[in-house]
Parts: sequence; structure tokens; C-alpha cells
Amino acid sequence: MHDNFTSPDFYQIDDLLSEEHKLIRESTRQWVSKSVSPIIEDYAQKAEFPKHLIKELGEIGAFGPYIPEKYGGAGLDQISYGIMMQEIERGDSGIRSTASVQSSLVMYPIWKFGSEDQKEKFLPKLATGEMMGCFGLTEPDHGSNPGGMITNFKDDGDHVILNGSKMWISNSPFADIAVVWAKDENKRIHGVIVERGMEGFSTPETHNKWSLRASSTGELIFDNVKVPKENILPGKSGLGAPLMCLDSARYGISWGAIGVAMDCYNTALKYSLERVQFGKPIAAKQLQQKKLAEMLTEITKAQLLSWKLGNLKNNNKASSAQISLAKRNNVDMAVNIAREARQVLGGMGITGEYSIMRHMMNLESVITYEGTHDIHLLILGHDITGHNAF
Ligand code: TGC
Ligand code: FAD
Repeated sequence: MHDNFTSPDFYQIDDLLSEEHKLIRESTRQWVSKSVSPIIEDYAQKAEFPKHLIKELGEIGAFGPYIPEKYGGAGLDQISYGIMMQEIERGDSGIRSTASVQSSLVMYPIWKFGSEDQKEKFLPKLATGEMMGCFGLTEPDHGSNPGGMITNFKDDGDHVILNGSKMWISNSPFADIAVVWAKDENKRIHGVIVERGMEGFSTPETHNKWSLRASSTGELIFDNVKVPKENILPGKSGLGAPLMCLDSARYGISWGAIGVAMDCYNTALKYSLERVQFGKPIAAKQLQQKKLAEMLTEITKAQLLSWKLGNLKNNNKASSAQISLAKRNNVDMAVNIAREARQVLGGMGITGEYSIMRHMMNLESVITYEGTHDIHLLILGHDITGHNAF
């Protein structure tokens, strides 16, 4: 697929970015144009994750951009992380998933809640992609309500014995380690690092997805897995620990959704200028202009939202409810833009010649994972009223 992306910046939001932010954006954008756009449609059609991109994602710094350099990260700020997610998701949500799971759901908990030994053992290899991780929170009977999880472990001397299962886990079929959330004998939730090869641990792949086809999704099954106690994250327990990781990933998704929306808008704009019907480019028709004007309006609002949220995060001032607002708004914005953009392309919009239909299907996962559209509304409702309506 030819990549002729140009990025809209209607409100000169570039003025709000530093030179370093712009350099990061440019280099990530070039990588996406060179390495993702030309191959991604084929991989999505084949329902296969392009594994060869892992090494390159490590090289461009997409694994743990904000993790300190002493652990192999890039030591960048939150806006830099967001910009990278924006550019990568412009290529494909599944590739951004791989980067954000590795960064926010695997490296982040080890960095924030891990022992020094765990940080030194895992983080540098995760940063290069030499080691890949996944995050196991969701269970077959506990999706939106992870606090009800039944995966559990029992004390067994210097080990614990882990039982249960997780489903819908991005990257599980090939991950080397899984950060798994499980209850101890007192029903307290802990993060446990489970390593591939431990007896009783398996990761079957989930097939027949119509969404996120270029991402590998699977289960995590624990059948009396003997895990050394040194693999338990010591720094924080309780549901708040995985929810802190989700806050970081949800923030990245708020930027990623902007990347998808920009790609759809850009494709629709170019097509409408070239496609002639009734003797004129369809871009000259009011109905198509309405679509394009509304897309640009929503993208601009979302850009300002994520930029401001990034600054709050840089100052440790972003609340979970603020993050929910941005994830919910921006993904919904991208879903609507993908649908409108697809219509601008008429019949061509349903083909793999253009990225829009793939984005549109991917977004059905993005609006569901990391907290559904409904759950983020309820988080906001709770924050506004003080009443928990879950
Ligand atoms: P609740 O009683 O409200 O809270 C339990 C404890 O957690 C604390 N807390 C938080 N702490 C840190 N950050 C947050 N965002 C927090 N939200 C709550 C809270 O203060 C409390 O602490 P304590 O000390 O009092 O115990 O919990 P609840 O059981 O009522 O549930 C709250 C709810 C519904 C908001 C939460 O469970 C939720 O967010 N559900 C959605 C589940 C979800 O998002 N799953 C995502 C799975 S991972 C994924 O989808 C990866 S896709 C990756 C990809 O491919 O990109
Ligand atoms: P449910 O919780 O069963 O929700 C079903 C419907 O009910 C939804 O519309 C929901 O909004 C609604 N609902 C639920 N509770 C309420 C309520 N209180 N009030 C009103 N409505 C409600 N999880 C991981 O742990 N790690 C991963 O890496 C991961 N990757 C994923 C990748 C993909 C492709 C997908 C699709 C999912 C992934 N997930 C992952 C799981 C994801 O987080 C869950 O699918 C999501 O949290 C929703 O859970 P559920 O699917 O069980 O839906």
C-alpha cells in the first residue's frame, strides 16, 4: 500500500511541541511509512502478526519510551510517548497494541512495582524486544469487572502454585513472560511474572477475529504452575495496581486514536479531491465538505485534549477520570471518522486498497479493550456524582 500521509494541524498545535517531540514524530512517522504501511494490509488479510517488526519497534524506542535509560528505556516524557503511539496507530492499531502493551502493561508494572532484581533482569531485554511480554487481567467471566477474578495462587514454600485462566490477551501466543494478576489466599490481588516454559503454563491463540487481525491474541492457562516467589511484584497489591497500568495504556490510546483518525481523514480528503462525479470532484459537494469539516473539527479537539492530558501526566496531575474522558472521547471520535471516511470513498472504501476499513474494524477492539466505552462513562459518572453505578 502506498503511504502518502500528510498530517492535519489546523490549530498550529505543532507550536505546542518541542523540537524533540517533532523529531520523534518525524522519525516514527518515517518508520511507519517504510516498514508498516507497505505490508500491513497483507498481514491483516492473513490474520498474522508481523513478528519481524518487533526488533524494529525496539530500535525506534517504542518499547518503554518513558522508562528511565538506566533500565534500557528512552527516558522521554509523556507527550513523546503519546506522539509515538499516534504515529504507530496511524499505521495499524495492532502494532500500537504491541508497543503499548509492552510499554505500559509489562514494563511499567515491573518498573513501578518490581524489585531491583526484577527490573534489572527484565526491563533491558523488554526495551529492545529481545524479550516480549503480555498482560493478563481479563478472565472468561470477568472482563469489565476484573476485581471478581478467580485466578489465584497458594503458598508452597519458596514457590506459589498458580491456577486459573485469562482470555483476550494481546501477544500471549508468542510472549516470553506474562504479567498476570491473581489473588492470594487472602483474596488480595498481586502481579506475578509467569515465564514461558514453566510447567502447566500454556498460551493458545484465539482465531477468527474480524478486528485487530494483524495482532496476535490468545489465552493464558495456569494448571498448577509453580512460580518462584521472587517473581511476585513486591511494590503494590490490590486492584489499584493493574488499574494504574491501565491508566498509562489508556492515555497512550487517546493519542493512538488520533493517528487512526488522521489517516482516515487524510485518505478521504485526497480521494474526494480526485474522484469526479456529476462533472466535479466530490470535494466540491456540500455533503462531502460537511463530513470533512466535522472530521477536522473533531481531530483538532482531540489533539488539544491529549496534549493537555500529556502535560498533566508530565506533572503527575492527571486523574484516572481525566484519562477515561480522553480514551473514551478520542476512540469514539476515531470510530465515527472511520465510518464517515469510508463512505466518502464509496465502494472503494470497502477494499484493502485503502486503510480505512481495516482501521474501522480495528477500532471495534480499541473501543472495547482497556475499558469499554460504557465503563469509561461510568468512571466519569462516578467522579462527577460520587455515586458508583457499575
Ligand atoms: P474500585 O472499587 O473502584 O477500585 C478498586 C481499587 O482500585 C483503586 N482504583 C484505581 N487505582 C489506580 N488507578 C485507577 N484508575 C483506579 N481506579 C480505581 C480504587 O481506589 C480502589 O483502591 P482501594 O485501595 O480502595 O482498594 O473497583 P471496581 O471493582 O468497582 O472497578 C472499577 C472499574 C470498573 C473502573 C475497573 O475495574 C475497570 O476499569 N474496569 C475495566 C476493565 C479494563 O479496563 N480491563 C482492561 C484489561 S487490559 C486490556 O484491555 C489490554 S488491551 C491492550 C492492547 O492490546 O492495547
Ligand atoms: P463485558 O465486561 O462482558 O461487557 C459486555 C458489555 O456489557 C459491554 O458493552 C460493557 O460495556 C457492558 N457492561 C459491563 N459492565 C457494565 C455495567 N456495570 N453497566 C453497564 N454496562 C456494562 N485484556 C487483558 O487483560 N489483556 C490484554 O492484553 C487484552 N487484549 C485484548 C485484545 C482484544 C483484541 C480484545 C477484544 C480484548 C482484549 N482484552 C485484554 C480484554 C478487554 O479488556 C475486555 O474485552 C474488556 O475489558 C471488556 O470485557 P468483556 O469483553 O468481558 O466484556
